[in-house]
Amino acid sequence: MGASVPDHFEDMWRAIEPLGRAERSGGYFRQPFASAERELDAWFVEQATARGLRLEADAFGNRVAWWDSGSGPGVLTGSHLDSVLDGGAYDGPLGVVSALAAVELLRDRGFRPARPVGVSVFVEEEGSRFGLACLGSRLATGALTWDKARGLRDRDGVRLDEAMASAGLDDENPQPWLGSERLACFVELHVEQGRDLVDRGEAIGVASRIWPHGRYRFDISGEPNHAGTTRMEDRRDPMLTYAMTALAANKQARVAGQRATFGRVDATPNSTNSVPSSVTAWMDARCETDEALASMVDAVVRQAEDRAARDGTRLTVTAESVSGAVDFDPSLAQRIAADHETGDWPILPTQAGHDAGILSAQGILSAMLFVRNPSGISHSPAEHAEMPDCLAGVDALAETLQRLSS
Ligand code: HGY
Ligand code: MN
Ligand code: MN
Repeated sequence: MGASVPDHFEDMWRAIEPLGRAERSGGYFRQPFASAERELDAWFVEQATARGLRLEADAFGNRVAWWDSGSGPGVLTGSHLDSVLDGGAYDGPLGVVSALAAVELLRDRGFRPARPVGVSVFVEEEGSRFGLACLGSRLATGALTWDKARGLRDRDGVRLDEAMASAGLDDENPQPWLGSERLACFVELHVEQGRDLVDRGEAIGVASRIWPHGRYRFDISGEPNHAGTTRMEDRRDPMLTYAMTALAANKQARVAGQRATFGRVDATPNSTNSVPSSVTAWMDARCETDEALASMVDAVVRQAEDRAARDGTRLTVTAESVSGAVDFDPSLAQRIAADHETGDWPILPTQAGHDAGILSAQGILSAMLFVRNPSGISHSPAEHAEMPDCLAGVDALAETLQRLSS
């Protein structure tokens, strides 16, 4: 992949497309500190180097490639390269590739920023391996301490600090480093995960806010027994408690116009002809306000507890990853959205979490650009954005970076 001269958007996109793609589904497995994601990390270093950008790497695996120009706090853009399990190609990488291409575009036009412009890659944004969303940006900004994070384990029991050490990241006491004193602002470009832009017939949008959202682990224990010889009335079946809870969550969310999903479940011993001894299931819940999130989760937990009492099972619920509501700075959003050839870009909310949300919550002026997703589908091999819209996104990001770094 040796890039001697900077690749343009399509070249970069073609170069990374095969990395981590599964033959069977066409989906992506780019989990942090595992092979495909490490190949992407190496690709990013190569592309930044080919552009003469100054590379910074922190102790957590995050990277920033700086276009050193002007002085003072920088304007940072970028996103993430990791994916959910069997995810799409665009969620994350579109923001990183577009950022590298936007910097190239500005340089080709002879623009000289009055302040440094950085392209960032944050690790483990999806929390798909260690369970906590936006892990890299939370650690970089100090939203999460290393002590709390280092012991997080993946599904094979590998600790975060072990996985990082295997990637050569073995600082004993890594410190947060990213704050508002270093950055004038952060702007993340991201494929839209929804249909708002396509329904409006728009290619580019700006984020107004991120819904609060969380991930909750339901541990349900019962009594392992024979699937045939055990009378129904004698069972303490955790699968029943789980099944009713999944239905309860779906109903709570539908009735309240919110979002709740059980997308991951582990049954032990996962034996076809046994009543399980335990079931662990994870709920992803998202609501318009922090209060609505708390009350919806409470309602689901209460119904799960009632059902556990009836089933004779035992339940514990653990909040594994919670992100409060993020309202992006409205004046920055309007400044970015206004006065374009096609008119003002729409400003819209999202239910998806992003590193921009973490930086914003930590006091760094932040904004997001969205690029049209024709189906709205995301976190799926079917996730897609048309190339003309991707290139419109590069233009939009270049224009935005120029506005913010002039
Ligand atoms: O899950 C999310 O909200 C984001 O796509 N990481
Ligand atoms: Mn995602
Ligand atoms: Mn993302």
